[in-house]
Amino acid sequence: MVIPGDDATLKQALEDVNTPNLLLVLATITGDDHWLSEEYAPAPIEAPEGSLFPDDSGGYPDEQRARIRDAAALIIGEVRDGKRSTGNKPDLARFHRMLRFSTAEDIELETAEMLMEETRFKDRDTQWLPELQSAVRDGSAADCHIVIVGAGMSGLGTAAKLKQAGISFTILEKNDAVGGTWYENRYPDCGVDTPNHFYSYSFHRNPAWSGYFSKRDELYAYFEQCADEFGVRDHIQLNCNVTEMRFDESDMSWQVFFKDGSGNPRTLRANAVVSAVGQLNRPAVPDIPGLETFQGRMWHSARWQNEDLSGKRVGVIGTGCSCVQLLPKTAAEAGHTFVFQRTPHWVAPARDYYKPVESGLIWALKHIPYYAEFHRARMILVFGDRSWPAVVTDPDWQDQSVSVNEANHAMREVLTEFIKEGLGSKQSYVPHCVPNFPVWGKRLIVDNGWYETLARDDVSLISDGIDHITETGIVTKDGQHHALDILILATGFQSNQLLSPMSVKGLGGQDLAAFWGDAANAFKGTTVPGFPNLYCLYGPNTNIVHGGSIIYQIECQIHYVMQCLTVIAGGSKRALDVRTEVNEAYNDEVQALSAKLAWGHPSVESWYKNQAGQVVNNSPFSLQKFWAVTHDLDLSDYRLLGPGAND
Ligand code: N01
Repeated sequence: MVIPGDDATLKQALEDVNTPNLLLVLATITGDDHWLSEEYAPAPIEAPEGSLFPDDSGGYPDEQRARIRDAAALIIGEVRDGKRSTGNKPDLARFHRMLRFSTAEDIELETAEMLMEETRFKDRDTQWLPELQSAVRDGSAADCHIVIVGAGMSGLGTAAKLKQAGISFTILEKNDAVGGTWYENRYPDCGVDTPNHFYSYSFHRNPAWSGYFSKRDELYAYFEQCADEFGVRDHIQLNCNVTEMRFDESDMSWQVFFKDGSGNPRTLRANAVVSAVGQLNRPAVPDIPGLETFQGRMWHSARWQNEDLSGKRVGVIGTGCSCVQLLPKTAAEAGHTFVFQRTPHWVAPARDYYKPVESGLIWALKHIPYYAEFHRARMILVFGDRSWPAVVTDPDWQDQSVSVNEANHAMREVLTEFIKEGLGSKQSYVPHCVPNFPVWGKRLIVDNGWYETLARDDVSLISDGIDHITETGIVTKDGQHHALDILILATGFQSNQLLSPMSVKGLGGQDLAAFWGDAANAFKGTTVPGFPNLYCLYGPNTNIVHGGSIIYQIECQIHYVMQCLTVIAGGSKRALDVRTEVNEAYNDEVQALSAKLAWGHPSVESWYKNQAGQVVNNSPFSLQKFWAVTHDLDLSDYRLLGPGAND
């Protein structure tokens, strides 16, 4: 790493960095544990009220902070000037000690192991890469071809790894661009709810995020850039809609049927198929009587139309995350906005949601040795599993009707106060805005001015329930007609029928949709018995509610899939079929755990659940646990089909 600039630039950057992290940098460069001694012990991390960002500055007196920075300027300056080496990256034991020191928390060793990989202090790819590369080198993988369906974050991430290994692959993407959800969603203020220094590939960090919570255009640009920098552009076929996949037992391969950009039917043969289609890409159009008769302009939030809203009467159906994000800007532009709410959601205060990344931090992420690694680790610790204890039901908790444990209830009270405060003069809305399900029953929505917007004079919250839609507006159950020029459907996605509408036929022609019904399930959220060599990324029970980045989950799955591919890439027409009893035992555990979590609570009705109330979409695990669950392939979980079959 070449460190540019002069002392003044370095000192300026150090103003913006996190002091406990800076101490870890110093300890790593110098190898001197004095920087991790009691003298520098930071104060515990605290969450100031109303802030998404905990105060993790270390709480040092100004004078001590200045001394640490001066020392850092000197030491890093010496590295820059070639007078000192960058030292050695920490091994697990030292990294573990560093994390415990810098957070003043009792971090588990397994968490440190996970973070070694997330920071790439340890390269987890060594678990599968040498084997695949040697199969490529000796020619045994020459006939192996993988088809990836979808060029969003899962597809691009998989493609990066296949490219690295030298395995042949094709990505079929239905859209005319990569990026998936970040390409499709363009509604006003669309963005992430997890800081991007965490919400990005571990193997492709971006030091230049402009905000902690980036907006759609920047995210889309990141995935576009990934497609180029991973060198996978030539493998992507855009405008290709996969309609059917059939497993061919004669040579243990998949036939993938799709329509190309001209609508012509085409077929590809693949040794394995990676479904990277996501869970949230098919807009759900509500089944409300009269919807089709509406004569004004109407669109779904995920199919945004840039129309002039000024002076218009705009209706929005739905109050989930998409609506919360799009409402402030929509209401600011429209003449009057009517929000039709069926169920209120919990919304978390986020004073610093629009905080730009400090220029010094961007510089440090680019140029200070190890800073980006320690920054990512800290972001994951702070925005990952911190809420987990508050989502697990305490069987002894008294008030099980609206909360699952004491911490969960305390959060309920904080958020209820936040609602009252935000609604200002419209206190009559309060009873309509307090959900009757536990906090984290649904993913907490990060506030971008939701209650303040509902409190505007030109915004009306309508909670009476929709009876029907007319040519000119919406009639609510109380008989009132609300005249509208524009109707926005922020009504979510068809999420329970995973992989739909593709027809997927496995062993013996078995149909995946029929096999699943409305209770999709998979081993580790990834493999399905009877559908060998089919890998579902962001598959059943992998979505996260309590916090964290879905890219993290997907990377865990990709790591697992790449290990599976070491078995089948050797060109000998082999297939891995997860054992039925293994999958059933896994999913019995998934359901038993889910029932004890906030989102499994009987009061929660959501897109996570099927008709029977089973949680289909969400992971029942903390991020840490999902990492452990997916980390190592155990071949005894699978039947090996083809040459060398073991069953
Ligand atoms: O969709 P949703 P979304 N009549 O399903 C209502 C991710 N995401 O697009 O709650 C009346 O959450 C429905 O009511 P109810 C995130 O994972 C992330 O907002 O079912 N109302 C609900 O209010 C999120 O979970 C980000 O009673 C009807 C709303 O429509 C997921 O996408 C940003 C109705 C749908 O809410 C989906 O979010 C955006 C009907 N017939 C999205 N049908 C970030 O990262 C549905 N509704 C920040």
